[in-house]
Amino acid sequence: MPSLSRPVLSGFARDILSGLSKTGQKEIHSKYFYDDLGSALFEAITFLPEYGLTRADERLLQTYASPLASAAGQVTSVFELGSGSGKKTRYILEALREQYGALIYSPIDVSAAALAVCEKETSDLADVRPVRADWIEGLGNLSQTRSSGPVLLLFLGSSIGNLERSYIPSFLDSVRATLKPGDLFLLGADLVKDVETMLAAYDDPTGVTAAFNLNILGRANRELGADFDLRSFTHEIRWNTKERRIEMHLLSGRNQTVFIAALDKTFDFEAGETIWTESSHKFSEAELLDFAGSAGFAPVHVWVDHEWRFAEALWKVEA
Ligand code: AVI
Repeated sequence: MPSLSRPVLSGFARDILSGLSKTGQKEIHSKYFYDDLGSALFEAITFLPEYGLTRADERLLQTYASPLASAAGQVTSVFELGSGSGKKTRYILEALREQYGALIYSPIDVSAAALAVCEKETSDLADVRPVRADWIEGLGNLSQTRSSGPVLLLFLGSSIGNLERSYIPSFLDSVRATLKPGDLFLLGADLVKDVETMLAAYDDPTGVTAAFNLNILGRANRELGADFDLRSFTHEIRWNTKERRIEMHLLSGRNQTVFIAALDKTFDFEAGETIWTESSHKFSEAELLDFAGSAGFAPVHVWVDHEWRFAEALWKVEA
């Protein structure tokens, strides 16, 4: 008997369907930036002179790795949500190994290519056990695979800023619920700075960030059989003062209709209409302390980079 059931849609297809069917602002979730090409483009962003965020994160970890390891105390394993290439994690692994001996390191990332680079980059410092998963699956993996002894969970690079601000407390509650008393959480978060600097960081003149943004449509073409004409969308950046976030959009340059084969459906875009692809929230030190408190963490220490205001906050689950 012929099957009457519809083909099962991938998560990407389902999310594109709901995001582009919205009556108001169309959206595509920023987690879909990170296929292998998108991860490579993000890596290129971290070298841009205008994007000081990753260098500040790395500078803090390099400068304070040793006091950070001392403040953390003995940990036997390190998990990292969204590890990327793992380049800056080396500083922490090195300091922990020096102070406490052998370590297990589980980088968690959706990109197989990023995990492969990460494993190569860190395998001289730890027993590396890569996990290909998104953050939520990764947290589940942590509770199942952790060995005995305290864990240090890393969430660096201000990836927290890409979550909806209203969702951050419940995300931190799940992080807290995954960890055990004595475990530690190191959170890297970009702080609010002058608007001109923040806008430039997401609108570089070389066009790398524009390529990163447009790749989400390229990915829909490759994976979902869509026919987005990438040349008829442009990269647009906004600072939202009320929400304290940079918003990235893709602006349709003309009235156009896009067909997505995986959905067997067309979507109309008017000239001047945008697809909202990312929010990058910026924080204050006080807000980070509030986050720690409401999720039930005890703040241990915060290190702030003064060249590019960025914070590395170490929190502990109290015994
Ligand atoms: C990964 N994340 C913290 C970056 C950010 O700054 O929000 C992603 C990014 N988007 C554009 N440039 C970088």
